[in-house]
Amino acid sequence: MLQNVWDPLFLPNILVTNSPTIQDGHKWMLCQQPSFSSQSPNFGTAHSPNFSYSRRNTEQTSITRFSRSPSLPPSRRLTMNHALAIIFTTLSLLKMAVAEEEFCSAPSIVDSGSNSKHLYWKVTNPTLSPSHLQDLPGFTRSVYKRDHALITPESHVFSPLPEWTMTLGAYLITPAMGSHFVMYLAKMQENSLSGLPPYDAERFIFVVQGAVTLTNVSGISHKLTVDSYAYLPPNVDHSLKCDGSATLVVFERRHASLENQPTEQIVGSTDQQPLLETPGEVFQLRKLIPTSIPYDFNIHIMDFQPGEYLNVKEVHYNQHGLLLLEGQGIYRLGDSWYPVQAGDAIWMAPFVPQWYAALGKSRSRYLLYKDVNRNPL
Ligand code: UGY
Ligand code: MN
Repeated sequence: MLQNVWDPLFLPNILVTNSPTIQDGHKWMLCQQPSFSSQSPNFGTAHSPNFSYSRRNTEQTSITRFSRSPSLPPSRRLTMNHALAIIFTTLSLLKMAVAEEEFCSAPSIVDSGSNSKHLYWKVTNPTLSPSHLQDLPGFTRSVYKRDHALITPESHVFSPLPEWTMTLGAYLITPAMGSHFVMYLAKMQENSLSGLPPYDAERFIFVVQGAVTLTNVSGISHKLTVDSYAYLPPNVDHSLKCDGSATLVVFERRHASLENQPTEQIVGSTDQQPLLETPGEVFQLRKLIPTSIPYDFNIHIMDFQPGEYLNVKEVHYNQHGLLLLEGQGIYRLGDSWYPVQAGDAIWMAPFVPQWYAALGKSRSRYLLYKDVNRNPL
């Protein structure tokens, strides 16, 4: 275990130390400067200017070194040393007790005050600044290419959503990229209200954080909490009201309507949807919208256990908009391979080769827009 060198208790030692290995018979190890995220410690090279030294706290602390006072008689010095040793050791133990396992970390700046970790909490509390990248100004994992894009949380730009009140939106996928749909995050604040989608556009909303009340034209209301969703057919009056705060992921597209085959409002929650067959694949699949012909897109919820991956190296005519709700892994898009984590959004153009492998220690879950049921011609 390592003691963080930024502990003021150790500063007197640190100030006189510039050798990377052994000082005064104590072992010293490199430890990165305190991070603003809560990542695991990282150890760097001896000559990196951003690294300083930590000591092994398994050894007896060398308090005598900086409690030395030449003007005191040896007996007094010993007593004072003992007193200091007790205080010092107690404080060090207290510090260790609260410091969890990670000694090279500092509190996360992205812990937005939520005490309880709700389902999908990682989406709204992403790791914006992994500790090993914090000293790289301008670094982002976001990528924008002709046939795919990865939009990671540190790149999100929120601005007031047109037609909505008290709501900030970040458009993550729009037709400017080549898509026929929009995908955006809507952050609703206290007493916020949604606007309506453009004429002829259908809308799908999924609650990632908080709660909203959906009211339709006939005055029927539904409370939607995390993991709940709603599909609103085109040109159907409705409102989403939020009394506290909520984060939604929203998809909208112009409905490719079929004569006499209207779509209907749907309200549900993911955990109520049955698991579907996935021949040849291992992931678990739920679909949030009926698969019947009137609906021109669907939203899939796909779950992978760590180590599971897509067997099909997919290349298909459909487009995708993806939000990683939980977990982490590697997404292959075209010839590029991206480490991804909860909170990341991906745009996949038609025919972009795509493949996912779940890594880490917990389930990966993603939400996926897919256009269906229409002849591409
Ligand atoms: O249904 C799909 O196309 C889905 N398996 N694609 C994906 O996960 N990238
Ligand atoms: Mn696909």
